[in-house]
Amino acid sequence: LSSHPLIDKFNEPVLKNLGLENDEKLIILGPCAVESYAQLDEIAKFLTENNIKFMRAGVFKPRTSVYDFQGLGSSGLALLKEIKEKYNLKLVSEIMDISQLPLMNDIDILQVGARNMQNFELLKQLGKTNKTIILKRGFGNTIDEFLCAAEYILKGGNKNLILCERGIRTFEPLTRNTLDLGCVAIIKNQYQIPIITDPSHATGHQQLVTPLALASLAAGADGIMIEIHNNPSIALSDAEQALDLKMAKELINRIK
Ligand SMILES: [Mn+2]
Repeated sequence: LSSHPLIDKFNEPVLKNLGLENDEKLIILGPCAVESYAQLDEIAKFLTENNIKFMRAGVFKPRTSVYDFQGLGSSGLALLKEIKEKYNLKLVSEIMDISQLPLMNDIDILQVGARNMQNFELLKQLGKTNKTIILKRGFGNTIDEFLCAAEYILKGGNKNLILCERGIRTFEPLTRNTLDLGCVAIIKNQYQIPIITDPSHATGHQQLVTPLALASLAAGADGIMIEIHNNPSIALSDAEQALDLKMAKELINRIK
């Protein structure tokens, strides 16, 4: 294994710094992408009614095809700001390039996506900020490489870091990726750094999200991040894996 001394001695109360009580799980729900004010408003209202304090929503979308919806960019951030002020939610959104950082002052947690896990320049720059970061595991990366990537952020001085297992690419075609709960167990056994999972991108199917969300928490994950949509059938990205609000409500109840 590579050396990762800062992971080894990591002891920062990252989740407490986000306002979570002892052993409270970090539950992040929201749409894959910001699409409109009405969409965000309906989802944010649902979250507030169900006492969920963290909303995810992408505005810079790393899509496999350049011909797919690329996100609303800075106009999406303006919508998120309005929603944040109306509902007092904490926001999670993906940063793809350090040039986007000055635009993202209203985002509470910056996500580094799987495709950028080894974008070392981005990691170094984020290490110089005091923003809370969710670092997703690349779908082709080992746990050791995941920890090495985390070390890049920590080495810059930023200790507000949360890892996220989001599935790895295997020979199995019936799920989008394979959620590696062994990764969660290893991290929880050996280190203090928080780790959550993303069962939405791990499975790619609405029906598989809830079982793997519950399995993640059973395996010791500190939280989950899940895609939900007020009308999944018209979602502009990742429609097949988005829970509708009824399914999201059932998930929340089962987590409790
Ligand atoms: Mn997505």
